[in-house]
Amino acid sequence: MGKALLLIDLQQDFCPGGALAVPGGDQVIDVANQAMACALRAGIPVVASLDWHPGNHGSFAVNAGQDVGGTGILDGLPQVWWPAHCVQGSEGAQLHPRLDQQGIIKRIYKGQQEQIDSYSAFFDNGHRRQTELDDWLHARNVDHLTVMGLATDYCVKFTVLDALSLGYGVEVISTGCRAVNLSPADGRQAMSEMQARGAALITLDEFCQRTAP
Ligand code: VGL
Ligand code: ZN
Repeated sequence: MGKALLLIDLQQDFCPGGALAVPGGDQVIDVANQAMACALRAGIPVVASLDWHPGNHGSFAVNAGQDVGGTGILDGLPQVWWPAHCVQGSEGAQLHPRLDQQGIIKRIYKGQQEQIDSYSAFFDNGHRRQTELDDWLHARNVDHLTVMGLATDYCVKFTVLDALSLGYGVEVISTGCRAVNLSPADGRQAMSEMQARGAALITLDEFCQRTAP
C-alpha cells in the first residue's frame, strides 16, 4: 500500500513560448513544486514523465505533410497533427527551468517510436508497448497515484485512464493541470471522463493535508 506523485510532461514546449504551448501551462509549475514538497515530506516518491520524440516523429504535422491541429491516421490509429515538439535533447524537451528537479527520483520517457504517439505514461496510444512505469511502481508496492501536469485533455487524461485500468487508485490535482483545448470544452470533458471512470479530483491543499505526516 504505497503512493506516488506523478508529474506529467512539465516541459518547456508545453509552456507559453514553447512549440506546443498549453494556455497557462507555466502556472502549474509552482503547484508541482508545492505538491513535491508535500510528497517528499511524507516519503512519497515523485516520478516525472517526459514526452521525448525523435525529430522524424509521425505525429508532427511537418512530417505528415498535414496542417497543425488537423486529424488523420498514423499507422492505423487516429492522430492529431501536432507542431514539432519535445524533440529528444532539444531545449523545448527539457523540464521547466523553475521545476524543482532534485525531488524527482524517476523519469519516464515516452513517444520515442517514430510511427506511434504516446500520450499515456504507461502505454503507447495503441497499447502495443509499455513503458517501465508500471513495473517501477509495482516494484515499490505503489498502488495509489496522485497525478497532475500537462495537458489535461491528452497526456494527463490517457495516463489516468490507463492507471485506473491497471488497478491503481487515482486522484488528480485539478488545479495542477491545464488543457490544450483544441475545442474549448476539451479540458472540462477530460476532467469529467477521468472522474466518471473513478479518479478523484482534488486540490493541492487537499493533497498536502492528506499527506501531512
Ligand atoms: C501531449 C500532445 C502531443 C501532452 C504530448 O503532453 O499532453 N499532447 N504530445
Ligand atoms: Zn508529443
